Amino acid sequence: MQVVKTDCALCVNCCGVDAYVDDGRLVKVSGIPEHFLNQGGLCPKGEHLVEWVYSPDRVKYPMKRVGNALQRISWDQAMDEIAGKLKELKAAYGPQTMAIYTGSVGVENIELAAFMQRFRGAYGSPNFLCVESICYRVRILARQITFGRYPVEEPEKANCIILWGHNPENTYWTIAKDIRKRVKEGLKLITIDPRRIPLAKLGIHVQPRPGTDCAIALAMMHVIINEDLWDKEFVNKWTVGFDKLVEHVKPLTPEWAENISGVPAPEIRKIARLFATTKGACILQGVCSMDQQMNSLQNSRAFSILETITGNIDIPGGWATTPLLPLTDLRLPLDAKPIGADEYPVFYKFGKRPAPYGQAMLLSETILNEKPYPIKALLVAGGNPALDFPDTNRFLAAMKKLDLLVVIDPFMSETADLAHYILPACTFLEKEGIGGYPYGLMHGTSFVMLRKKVIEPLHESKADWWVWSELGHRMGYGEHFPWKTDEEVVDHLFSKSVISTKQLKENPGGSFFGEKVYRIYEKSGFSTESGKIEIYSKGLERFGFPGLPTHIEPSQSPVANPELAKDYPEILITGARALEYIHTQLRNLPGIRAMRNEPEAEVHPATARKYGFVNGEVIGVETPRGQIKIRAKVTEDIKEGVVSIPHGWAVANANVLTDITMRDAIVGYPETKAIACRLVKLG
Ligand SMILES: Nc1nc2c(c(=O)[nH]1)N[C@H]1C(S)=C(S)[C@@H](COP(=O)(O)OP(=O)(O)OC[C@H]3O[C@@H](n4cnc5c(=O)[nH]c(N)nc54)[C@H](O)[C@@H]3O)O[C@H]1N2
Ligand SMILES: Nc1nc2c(c(=O)[nH]1)N[C@H]1C(S)=C(S)[C@@H](COP(=O)(O)OP(=O)(O)OC[C@H]3O[C@@H](n4cnc5c(=O)[nH]c(N)nc54)[C@H](O)[C@@H]3O)O[C@H]1N2
Ligand code: SF4
Ligand SMILES: [Mo]
Repeated sequence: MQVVKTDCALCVNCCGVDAYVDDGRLVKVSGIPEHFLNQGGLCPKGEHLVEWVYSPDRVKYPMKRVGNALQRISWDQAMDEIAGKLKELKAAYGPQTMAIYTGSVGVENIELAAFMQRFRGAYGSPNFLCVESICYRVRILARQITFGRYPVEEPEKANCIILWGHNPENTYWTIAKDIRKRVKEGLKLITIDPRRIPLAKLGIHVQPRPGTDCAIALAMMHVIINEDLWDKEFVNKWTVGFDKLVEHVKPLTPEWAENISGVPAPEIRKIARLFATTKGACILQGVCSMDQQMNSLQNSRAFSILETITGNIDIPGGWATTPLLPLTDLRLPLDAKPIGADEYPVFYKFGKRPAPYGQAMLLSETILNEKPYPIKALLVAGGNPALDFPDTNRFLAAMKKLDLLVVIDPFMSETADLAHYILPACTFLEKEGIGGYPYGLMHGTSFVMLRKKVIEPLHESKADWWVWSELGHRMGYGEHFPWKTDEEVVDHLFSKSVISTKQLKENPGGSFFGEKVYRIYEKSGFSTESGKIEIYSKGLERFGFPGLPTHIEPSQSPVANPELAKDYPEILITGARALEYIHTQLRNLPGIRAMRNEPEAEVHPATARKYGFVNGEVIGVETPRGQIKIRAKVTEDIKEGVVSIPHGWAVANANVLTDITMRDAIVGYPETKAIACRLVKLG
């Protein structure tokens, strides 16, 4: 039996995997014991890789929709017909009529996103869209605005951690495991979450009204400044705008924040003191929970300021800057602006370089209204927007207007169910690729690993890069796609990096890390306009937004919209993750279903009593956009009046309830975490 050392790309964690191959077939997987991240463990998703890759539900060959049926066609026919249609649409409407979209798989699968961008460049369309319109980018942007770069959390060295809308036990289990161990050794843990997650029981826990986190952060700043707990040396030397902050937060007392958030003022004082008096203090902010809010950018800015005034920037256990491990850029130069550039100019271009993508949350409206121009073709790889985009009904209406929808996926998805053409992608186990996070992520370091091929591609599936390259050739862009094998692609991507494929192959552990240097500002300052940390952002002010974070009410809150609250008095949060699933994926695996067979709505007993239902009953959850039916889990572990439902389930689709027109004014992120709802007792 052969053991291939590779990584798992089912989620962004990229755990190290020993893949056991017998006669060309993957028979078993286990965690690599010496891998820095997972140290021999795998989560239930990773443990089911064998069942996943050999699932009978794989898309086995290219298919074309003819009437209501799907017809098997050859790769040749599929490529020729899609290329023909794309040429026709380009001639009729211009190149911007094609949009391409990738979901979170495009973050984990570096070649995929690189080739999609190359293809759109060759075609001439600015409309590369990706999941970073709803996830993650906003924190990077907020930190770039504040620090001129992207310092990341370093929880493994922290002495105080705030889990701020983040439940790593279900999403980043390796971090959670480490937190559990270190709490026993004295790590101080604070959880700010309307749900009492298991980790909350290991420290201080407060339960805010959803969407009021910025008010709590501002009141913490008030306490820290008022009680003289701020890091004077660091703030005086390395920041601008502290004087303005002092004035700004003067009236923003813990009592003011209690009134907004429901968190008692003494608790806010306690948290602020603990955070400010423990060096190596790290806010581990929700990866999308703090983003999918009306105040998403300012939430992240507030966290940046808290880290700054307590002197926790670029020190061990705070937020530290990781060196990048740059890969070769495959993008072709392009001048045109994507959708969303005018509506959300800060999202599009705050500093010198524009974002590589448009604001995907405008896609449905753009297709439906044909403004500023018609989008007639959508090519999707590595995403399932039919279930993952907010406002499913608007998305479905938009899809009906397309002349061409192509989905490239190893599995049938709700988006593939709508497509004109479905192309079988092979999974990461069936090709050579790049794993890790060369640009640094949540684990305080940047690292890369060779994602080795474990088995030959199954059925007629092909590597994603090949699909875009082949389509490029058929369109007449062959000169831009010279690569012939996975290995050539990976070699090319590493050709400008600090490490080569050859070195990675020779390295017995298989991973390469960016060497971290603390206090690098002493050498290079901060790459902001002022060269210092911008507590007050003049840049944001120039765009017409407040230079300091402020509290903004969720658009459907009882405060912002009391009329609506009469009909929809509860607050819905969507998308809390379960460990067993990744977004919409893995629902087809019996082994995973045996662990968690259906979605549940978490509701407080007092809320359940109000509507007269009991634990285990199927109830209705309604918002102004629609209704879903879902089983109730009545639990004390959620704030009264808050309802939490997971996303990614077709049987109880959270996004039937969300409204994509409710967006943060600065970055266009959609509000999916604090929306008005009511419950219905059925039957
Ligand atoms: N209401 C609500 N909605 C949300 C969220 C929420 O919290 N609440 N969260 C949002 C967030 S943060 C995110 S990141 C998105 C996630 O949304 P998506 O990124 O759309 O996530 P998935 O459902 O995982 O879709 C991935 C698709 O890629 C396919 N795939 C897997 N591997 C490969 C591959 O190698 N190649 C190709 N071509 N395809 C592959 C899978 O089969 C699957 O169909 O959802 C968002 N939607
Ligand atoms: N198993 C698994 N892991 C995943 C994913 C997955 O689908 N499955 N998805 C991956 C992706 S793309 C992402 S973006 C991340 C998501 O990562 P996160 O956004 O960090 O999601 P969770 O870790 O579930 O924690 C979110 C917590 O925020 C709380 N919350 C909701 N609204 C509010 C609010 O207004 N205020 C406060 N303070 N808390 C609130 C919820 O109760 C929940 O406990 O996970 C990644 N990892
Ligand atoms: S956390 Fe699970 S799914 Fe994610 S990379 Fe690790 S083993 Fe794979
Ligand atoms: Mo995400």
